[in-house]
Amino acid sequence: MTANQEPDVADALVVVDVQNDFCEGGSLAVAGGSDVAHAIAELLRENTYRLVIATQDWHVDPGAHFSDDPDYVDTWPRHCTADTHGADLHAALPLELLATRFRKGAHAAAYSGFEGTTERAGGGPVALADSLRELGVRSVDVVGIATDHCVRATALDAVAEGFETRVLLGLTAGVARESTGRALEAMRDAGVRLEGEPVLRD
Ligand code: VGL
Repeated sequence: MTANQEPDVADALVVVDVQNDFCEGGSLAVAGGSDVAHAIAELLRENTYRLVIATQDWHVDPGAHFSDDPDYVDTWPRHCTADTHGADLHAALPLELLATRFRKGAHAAAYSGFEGTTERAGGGPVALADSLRELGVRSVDVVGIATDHCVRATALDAVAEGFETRVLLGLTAGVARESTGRALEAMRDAGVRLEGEPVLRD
């Protein structure tokens, strides 16, 4: 496959953790999560990307990542338990337009989508970076939830793995204003291109 020739369209879109528990009504709801799900769905229908993949937080027993007294920084209420409605992708997302889902965090916290794996058609797990490279992807756009946690970690890993990386801020939602500000700075410093403006809701 050849790289995309249009300078302003990335080869792949990485949709980070747009799951019920991170949207309004979920156990770890991020303000604006549902709006982001609907806006990403519109982008998918424009069909600009050669490849769209989604990541999912997929917890079985992630140890201290879950807490009954969470600090919302390192510890969190129970969320995205494997095979529950809370871990499902938001219903607005057109699943038929998603090539693959990469799941992470079964037995420990995993913020970056690059910690995620999927099953190969022939059996055995494949990691996100290897899968993207095998498909000839060199540039990625990152969108999803949460800007200050999983989007941040995914974008930083994307750059570290050698992908040209953009975050489309209008299609992200953050847990808190201050940590979102720090995340934008960290991503910019690492060489992530930030497009658009974050939608600040708190
Ligand atoms: C996330 C907090 C805890 C995320 C996951 O997807 O950004 N945030 N677990």
